[in-house]
Amino acid sequence: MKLSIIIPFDKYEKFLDDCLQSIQDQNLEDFETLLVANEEATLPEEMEAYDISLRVITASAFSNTAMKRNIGLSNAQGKYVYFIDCDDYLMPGALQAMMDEADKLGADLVCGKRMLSWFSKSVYETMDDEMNIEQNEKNKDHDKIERFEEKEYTAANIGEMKTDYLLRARHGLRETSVLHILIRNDLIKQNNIRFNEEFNYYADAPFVVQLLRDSSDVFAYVPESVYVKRKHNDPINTPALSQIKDPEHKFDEFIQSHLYCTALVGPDTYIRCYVDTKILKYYTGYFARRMRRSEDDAWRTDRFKTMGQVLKMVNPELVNRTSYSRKLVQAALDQDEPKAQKLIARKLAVNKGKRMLKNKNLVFKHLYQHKYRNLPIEEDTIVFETFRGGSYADSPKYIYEYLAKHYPGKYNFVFVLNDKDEVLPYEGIIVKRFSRKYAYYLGVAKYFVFNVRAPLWFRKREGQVFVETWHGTPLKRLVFDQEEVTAASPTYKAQFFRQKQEWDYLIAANKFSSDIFRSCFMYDGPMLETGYPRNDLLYHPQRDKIAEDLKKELGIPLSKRTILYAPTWRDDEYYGNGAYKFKLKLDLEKMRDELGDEYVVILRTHYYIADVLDLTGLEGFAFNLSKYNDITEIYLMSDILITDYSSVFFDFGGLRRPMLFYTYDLDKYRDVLRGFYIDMEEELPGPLVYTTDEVIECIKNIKELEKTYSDRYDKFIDKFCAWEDGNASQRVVDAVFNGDTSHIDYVEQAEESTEQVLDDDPVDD
Ligand code: C2G
Repeated sequence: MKLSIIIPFDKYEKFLDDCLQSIQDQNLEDFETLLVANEEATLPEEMEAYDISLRVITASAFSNTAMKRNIGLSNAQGKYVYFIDCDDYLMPGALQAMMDEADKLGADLVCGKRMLSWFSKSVYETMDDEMNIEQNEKNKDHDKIERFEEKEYTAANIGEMKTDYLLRARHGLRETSVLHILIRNDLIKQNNIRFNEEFNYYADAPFVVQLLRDSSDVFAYVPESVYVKRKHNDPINTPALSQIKDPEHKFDEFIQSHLYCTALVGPDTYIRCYVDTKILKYYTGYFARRMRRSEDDAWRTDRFKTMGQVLKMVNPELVNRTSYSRKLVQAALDQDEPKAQKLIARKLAVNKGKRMLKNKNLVFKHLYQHKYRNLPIEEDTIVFETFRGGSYADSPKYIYEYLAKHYPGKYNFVFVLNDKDEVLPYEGIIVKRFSRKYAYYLGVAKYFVFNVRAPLWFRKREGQVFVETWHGTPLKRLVFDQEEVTAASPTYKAQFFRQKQEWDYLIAANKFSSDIFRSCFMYDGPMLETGYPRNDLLYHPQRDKIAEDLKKELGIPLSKRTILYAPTWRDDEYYGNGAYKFKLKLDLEKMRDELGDEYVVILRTHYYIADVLDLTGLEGFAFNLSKYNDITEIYLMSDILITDYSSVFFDFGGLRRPMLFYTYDLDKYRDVLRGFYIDMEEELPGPLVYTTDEVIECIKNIKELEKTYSDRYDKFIDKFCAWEDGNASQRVVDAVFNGDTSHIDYVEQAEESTEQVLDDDPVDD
């Protein structure tokens, strides 16, 4: 038999399908797939359906990965063996390309390219190469093989090549991995190479060291063979081994694994040299930071002692890169902890200083952390922020105005706005996001009313009160309900988990939102079941007059009816974090020709969109209000709404005016990017349309359409707009500031809270 593929498995069956499917897609002959699963593991039901010569081997209940891989090795019949993890997958042709090369050269070891991805196979395949490469660049632990691609390997140093590729190119000891190496089985059998089963986290490095030690110098790297290592975007519910927080055991094991590696090879070997280099890097980098910052004293006492003993075994010639490293290593050898602390403190301060010179915001962040957070809390100060300071709008605006109007002089109001020319009604002051004042108020204000999350470095103080208004009824799946996080910041589940713990109140516009927020945010704090303050204006007794005045102000003709087009953003089309692309797919010229006598169009892109719409030639027909502050005011001016997957329609629905859903990319948005909480085809109070012609047709027949969708509209309003009556701001204020609990939903707290499993900092970076 040609090949044995070994997959250790214990949980996360949701990932397994991609893995097995990708093996099937290799179209191999003469191979076996050995899935070694713990006794109690739940395997997907239709396992036999894969055409992959699958053999499931049961391991005892508590077998770790090393044990399972060893079982795989003992059963492997193939000429080659190959390890793949059950949450990873291969690109087509990956294994054949490696085997061809191994056969051609008679190599013991062949490796290929490992890519890291946050995504499932189907999403990975829809993203272009550039995006996948960008994802890898962001992950500092990706293989650094490019560094060696230029290097000339001669007959004299050819043995180094495999060490360079399998050991040096892989960041730290943790990333030294057996994944994506094709191994000649005889090499394993003849040398009886096995994983050390005592290691739970760091079993790979010693195994790789043995492979390197015992293999011939013939080695190949096949860049076109691609293995995708999947990063888990939900370290809270489905942590990967590397994301588990277990500092005590991880440190001990890390050291044991290092010592085991060194014992496997002679002191003067090339391999030993790189094992030692890794421990030096670990000590001067990760370990040093822990010594300085960790609350756990063990880093400064026992672990520091251990480090000193380990470093004694390192060849001193390797320790000469910088004077900082030299002195720091010396301090460990001398067990001079105060000296080490001093060196590290100075180094960290210099690094921070350099970063601050480049980025002024870091100075303010520093002041926030070390000065402002220590000042007394200002009991009457409230900070409001909408869309990261992007606009004076949404629920924070309406709560602010209600408070300012009804409690004049009682509070100090601070509104975060990036546009300094903005003028606030009432007496609030404007502060720019990330300015010194912003840092100050985050440190000392008593209350916060935000419609998105606070900056990542915000840490709520005891006594501060955080009101999260959020910014829409959920249609698209959010955070923990979102299988794939394809947006620009895939780490956000982990960030979210920490941040939502700081919310004292969360506002829900309807019962539907209230229920979903509990699951999608894993939020079990007080829920304000009040309706949305931002929608109060829609129920204003003079709303028609307000709309008319606004139109006059903006030059929108009163003689014509108004169509609002307000689409959302696409998770996979971005320039960078918070800056997304948008290409207009409505043919506005055609709309003008067909509808221009009776209608004008207002265009409104989502606040994430960086692209500016070009409306040249459409003057008088199309009005771009993308930069206009408050979309609620735009709703008042609009007779018909066209949107897609944006939550705008839940709010607009309160006006009971007709809506169309221009969902030209529905399949991708629903099935690949997000998934929805409601069945759009069944529940929306208007038709889904896919072309400009259909949009025009619907608008021409809008009266008919209204009749057709009348019953659905009633149901829609019952479900999503029932709490709205123009008084939501008052209910929120009464709950947060006046102790009224009548609209608060509480969850009974479980006795033991689940401990956070997230490991913010990988052990050996
Ligand atoms: N919005 C806007 N203009 C648009 C789209 C949205 O002003 N063209 C505003 C609306 O207030 C809307 C809010 O931004 O309700 C949120 O926008 P969504 O398109 O729904 O997208 P997102 O920001 O991803 O929020 O629970 C709701 C979700 O969080 C969605």
